[in-house]
Amino acid sequence: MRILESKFVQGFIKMADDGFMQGWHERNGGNLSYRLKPEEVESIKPRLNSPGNWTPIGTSVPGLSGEYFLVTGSGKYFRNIKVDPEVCIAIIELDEKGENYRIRWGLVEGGVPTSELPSHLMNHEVKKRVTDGKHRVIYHAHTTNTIALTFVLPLNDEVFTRELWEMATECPVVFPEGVGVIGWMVPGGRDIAIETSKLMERYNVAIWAHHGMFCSGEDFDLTFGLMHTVEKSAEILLKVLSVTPHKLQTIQPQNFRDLADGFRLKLPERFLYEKE
Ligand code: 2HA
Ligand code: ZN
Repeated sequence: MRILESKFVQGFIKMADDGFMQGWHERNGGNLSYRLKPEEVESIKPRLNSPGNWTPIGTSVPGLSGEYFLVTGSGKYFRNIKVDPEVCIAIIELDEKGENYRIRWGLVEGGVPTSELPSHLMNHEVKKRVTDGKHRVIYHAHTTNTIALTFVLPLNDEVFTRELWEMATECPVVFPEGVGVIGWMVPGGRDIAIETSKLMERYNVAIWAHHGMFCSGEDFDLTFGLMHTVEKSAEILLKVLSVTPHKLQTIQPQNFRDLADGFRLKLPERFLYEKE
């Protein structure tokens, strides 16, 4: 199977382009990673490059030992992924300790995996464990409206979740477990990766203040759809806040409880607090 023609590579490229078209990937902003299925690894193995040197990941992810990932390249532009994928993306293999990676395909003009590799892999490690291996996609984007909200809402999970839920009835259905928020941190390293992966224990969405969003999901559609839903809700909230600081009416806590009954959801009560 030609690597570029395989379904998971095509899905990855489409998702990256969809994100670019949304305006979430200025310059080299954002990054995407996908954990390959064993049968996908088998189908492309004859076409992988002979292994080069191992490089430290910068953190340790023993739960992902020996796994293969398709990832965006550091400094590469999402707008170029569709045009020249082999230059912009790579397949990497992890070692048996989950401490080093080596490139097995892609980045044909040189380069290294995304600068957020520690966050991607630590999130994958948590999600592989808590979803019994179902989640395979981690996506980071510079979602304009969600970033704007981190300047005007308190940076806590309860307020962000509740305000986003109120903006569209589908939101609690799409992210019933809520969203997590972390205050500003230096990107690209192990510390922010640790904080993000802690949030991924209970959420599928982590918002980085004044920076962007991380989403986790089973496949490209679900993960892109999750980011899209959160970001659209943030856009509605900003529009409302631009008109008035006080909503005249909204979805009330009891409405959410009724929705939970109707849709057989568990909506944690900590998000359904009474407001002044
Ligand atoms: O430029 O988005 O967080 C890539 C990034 C870093
Ligand atoms: Zn970023």
